[in-house]
Amino acid sequence: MPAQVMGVLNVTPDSFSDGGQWLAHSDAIAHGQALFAQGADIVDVGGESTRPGALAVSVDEELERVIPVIEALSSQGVVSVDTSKPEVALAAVRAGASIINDVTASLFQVAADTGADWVAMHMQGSPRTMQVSPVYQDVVSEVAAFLVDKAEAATRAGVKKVWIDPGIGFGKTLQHNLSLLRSLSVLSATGYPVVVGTSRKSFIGTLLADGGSPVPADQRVEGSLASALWSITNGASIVRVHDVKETVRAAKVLAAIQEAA
Ligand code: HH2
Repeated sequence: MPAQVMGVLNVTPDSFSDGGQWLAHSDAIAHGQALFAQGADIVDVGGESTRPGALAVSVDEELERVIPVIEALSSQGVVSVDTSKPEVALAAVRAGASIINDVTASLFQVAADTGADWVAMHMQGSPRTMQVSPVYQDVVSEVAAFLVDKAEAATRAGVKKVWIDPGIGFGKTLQHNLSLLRSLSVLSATGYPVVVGTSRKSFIGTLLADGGSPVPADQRVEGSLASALWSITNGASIVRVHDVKETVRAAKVLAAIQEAA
C-alpha cells in the first residue's frame, strides 16, 4: 500500500507554522476540505499547540475549537484528532474522528474503549520543557523500545490498529532527529506501521539556515519534502504534513519509481 498523507489542521492561535490561520470554524472546515481535495488521506485536527513553550488549553476551550470542525469534516474523509486529553479524544471519536493521534502515548484506553485507531508518539519531557537539554544514550534504540512497549500495551488492551511515531522535534536535538530519520528502518522493522512528522519543523530551518538564523517555517517546504520522501522510502506508512498538495505530487513520482520493473 502506498504511504498515506495526513494533512495538518491546527485550530489554535499559537501553532508554530499555521497558528491563528484557521481559528474560525468556517475557515478551519474550508481548509480541511481543501486538504482532502489536494489528496490528503487523513486530516489531523488539533486544538492545542505542542510547540516548545506552548501555553496550556482547558478541556472546554479545546473541545470548542475542534469538535465542530471534526463533525463537519468526518463526513468527507478520515479524520484524526491530535490531543493529549482523554476527554477531548473521547468527544472527538463520538463526533466522527476515527484515529486518536496521541503525542503523549498515554490515551490508548480511550482508543480501546471506543474502537478508534491510535498513534503513539515518542516525546522526552513535556512540550513546555522538552527542548531544554534532551539526553539519550542511544536515541534510536530508546525510542524504538518505548514505542514497542506502548504498542504492545495498547494491543493487549484491545486497540485494533496502532501506529508508532518517533516524535521528530519532541525532546530531540538536531542530531537526535537526524539519527532517528537515518535509522527509521529500525522502527519499520518492529512490524508496527510508522507515522513521521517532519513538516516545517525547526531542524529543517536549522539545516537550511543561510549563515545566521534558521529559515522561517513558511520557507521550509523543500526540506519538508526531502524528509517526507526519505521517510516513505524507509518504510513510513503515514507522513504528517502541512504542504499536502506538494507532498502528494512528490510521493506520486516516488511511488512510480518504486513500482518500476
Ligand atoms: N508533530 C506536531 C504535532 N502533532 N503528531 C504526530 N503523530 N507526529 C508529529 O510529529 C507531530 C504531531 C507538531 O507540529 P504542528 O501540529 O504543526 O505544530 P503545533 O504543535 O505547534 O500545533
